[in-house]
Amino acid sequence: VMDKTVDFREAERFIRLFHAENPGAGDVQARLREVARDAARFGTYTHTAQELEFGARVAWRNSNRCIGRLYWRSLRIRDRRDVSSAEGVALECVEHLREATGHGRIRPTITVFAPDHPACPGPRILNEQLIRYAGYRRADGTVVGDRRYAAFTEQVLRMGWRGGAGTRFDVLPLVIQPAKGHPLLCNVPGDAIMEVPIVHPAYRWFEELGLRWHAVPAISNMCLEIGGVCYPCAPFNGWYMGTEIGARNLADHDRYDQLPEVARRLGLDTSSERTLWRDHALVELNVAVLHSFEAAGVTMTDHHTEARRFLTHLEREERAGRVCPADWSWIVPPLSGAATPVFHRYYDNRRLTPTYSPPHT
Ligand code: HEM
Ligand code: NRG
Repeated sequence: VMDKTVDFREAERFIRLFHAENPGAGDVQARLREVARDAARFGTYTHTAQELEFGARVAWRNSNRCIGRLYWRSLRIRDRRDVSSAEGVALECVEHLREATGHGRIRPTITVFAPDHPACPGPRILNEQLIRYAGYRRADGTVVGDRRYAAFTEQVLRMGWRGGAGTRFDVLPLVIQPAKGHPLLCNVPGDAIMEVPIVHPAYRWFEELGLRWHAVPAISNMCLEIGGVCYPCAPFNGWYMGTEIGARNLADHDRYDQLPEVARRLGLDTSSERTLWRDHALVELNVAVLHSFEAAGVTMTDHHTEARRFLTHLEREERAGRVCPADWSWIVPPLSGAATPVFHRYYDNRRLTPTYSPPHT
């Protein structure tokens, strides 16, 4: 049987970190005694609002794979620890999207729902992100939409989802597993989902490709771990870096696989890899993504700017006497890697807590 009680050493480490970085926070010894007493009595303890806020921000600071950490202090926290019903989670996720989207002025935001408790797990969101596109598998094995979500789409159809309009960009329903009982399926209302049609500043035909993407990336299946306490339901968002969409989501062979079509429209010679038609198509697709978000007034960053900011962040962290842990293979952008400054060095890839951890399924 897995031990579900909090590890007091983890709790103590976090409480000491909180007080070290927040000198005005009061008497650390008194707080440690309180946490020790609750941990012994109940197998867990409750973070103060300030501890939760600090923990969520430091978990972002400790995200080895994230290039966007310069603004970790600006994360907005929606404290919804009193919500654990599936309906309540669904409602708050929709409200999260509205607030975070800000009509295009995206605000980095996290909503924190009820934590795991020794006697009762917290709720969970089964979707990888709050907004994701369905992938409908056809009889011949091809997929309409996002191939990455073909299996998840089949799962929600089996659970009773009626399906969307059948386009390549149907938004999947949220699937929320409450502490007890059956999972809830819930469609996200259209007015909570901002999307950007992809057009090119020079090629008029580009819009005929019919490509679009959602404005807000909101990861919903990672567990926020603070001082030994797990918050399994804590969806968070920032804004996109253009390459996530232009060099991966729309370009990967096992996603939207658009490079052959873009190359064809550009009239490129695809008879040999050595014409670098893929590379040429990738650049035009990424130009289109950055241009489209800008034109739509939606916050987005480019990989050159973000790489420089990340090194600024790293310097700042070191000046503050901290290590900035990072994973080279995730930090280096998937386009023009060596043309960005983050390529030309190595990083300390140690794991620090608080942290966002992937689901253990
Ligand atoms: C990963 C950028 C905000 C936590 C990433 C990645 C990028 C990125 C480019 C790599 C994604 C991939 O290759 O699939 C940004 C930008 C932000 C931002 C531009 C703008 C503000 C945030 C926030 C959090 C966060 C607010 C948490 C509070 C993470 C985590 C990962 C990640 C945990 C790893 C995800 C995984 O393992 O799949 N970020 N990020 N980021 N980011 Fe950020
Ligand atoms: N690549 C994924 C999103 C991963 C996280 N990226 C961010 N996170 N920008 C995609 O949807 O393309 N964030 O919190 O802003």
